[in-house]
Amino acid sequence: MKITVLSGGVGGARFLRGLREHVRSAIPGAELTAVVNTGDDMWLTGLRIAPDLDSIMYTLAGENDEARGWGRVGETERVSGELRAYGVGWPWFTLGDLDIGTHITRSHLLREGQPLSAVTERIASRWPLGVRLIPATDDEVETFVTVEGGELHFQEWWTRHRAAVPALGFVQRGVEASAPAPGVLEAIASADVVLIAPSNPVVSIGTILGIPGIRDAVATTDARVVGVSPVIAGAVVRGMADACLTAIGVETSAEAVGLHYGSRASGGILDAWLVDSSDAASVVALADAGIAARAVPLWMRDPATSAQLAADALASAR
Ligand code: GDP
Ligand code: FO1
Ligand code: CA
Repeated sequence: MKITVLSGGVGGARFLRGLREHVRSAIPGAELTAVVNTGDDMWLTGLRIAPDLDSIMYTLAGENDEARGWGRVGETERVSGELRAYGVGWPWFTLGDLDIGTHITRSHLLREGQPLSAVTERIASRWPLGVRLIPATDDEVETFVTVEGGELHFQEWWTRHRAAVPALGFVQRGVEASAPAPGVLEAIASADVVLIAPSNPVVSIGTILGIPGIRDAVATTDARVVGVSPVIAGAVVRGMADACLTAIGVETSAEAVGLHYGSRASGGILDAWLVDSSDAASVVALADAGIAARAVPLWMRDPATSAQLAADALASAR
């Protein structure tokens, strides 16, 4: 059985960890592929940073800082102290010493001329992740946030300003000339199930779908497409997806996000949508819109509840 997941960073990583756990016992031999957002990526002090790919890789490797939500467990920050002393890089964006090992390796292989997808495969092969990671595109398509007076890189808007500067919109720089990375369209077309992880609908899922060809691939695949809401009872579980949704005129609710993705019957991407038990009232409106919705517990508090959520998502694919 082939399962392909569209994923951002932290939320997607937890979901993928649960899916891997569930599949190990329930569907041995299933092939898991994650198509990962690269809109957060950037060059910083000569290093290529890929936050969502690294969040997923570290989480599946068991090397992630669970509390902080990004970076490595047991991290130190000696090198970043030196960078600050020299006045280079971003003082508000901390590169841990172990994390820098990943960025040096990625930058070295990119500079040798390897595409990001090949570099990702090489770096991820260090651990038995159990999930194939493919960047949405090998091209550099970075997300910028339009604010009063100009544009900020997504990472500056979030890590420096904590999304407190009102976003007027989001721009995927260079997206028109970009293409899905090798394997992405195939992973979507040949899947038995495509899962939309409970990721940021705008700057994680939206930016994956924005790469030419990917939205159509999801809309037309023979697979069942099931999404999981990142919004529970009108609030995001963590992060700034609410500010992103507001910026594009979508209400922060499980129902609004499901309708924003839209049913495949009406040109959208969803066959089914999972909302939290607290949002059960939205099931009828979603059904009226052609989206088969189910209300189940959506909090991923630990690997076991994450595995149950993954099982519920797959159950909605039948
Ligand atoms: P990012 O790239 O690091 O921001 O991570 P993602 O885009 O993959 O996911 C961010 C989203 O994950 C946020 O909007 C959260 O609401 C959502 N999220 C985090 N934990 C949970 C959870 O336990 N359950 C659900 N349903 N969503 C979650
Ligand atoms: N998030 C922060 O809030 N502050 C940081 O200093 C920070 C550094 C950082 C370094 C590498 C990396 O891969 C991710 C990092 N993040 C940091 C998280 C990053 O902003 C993610 O893109 C967000 O979690 C949203 O995706
Ligand atoms: Ca992200």
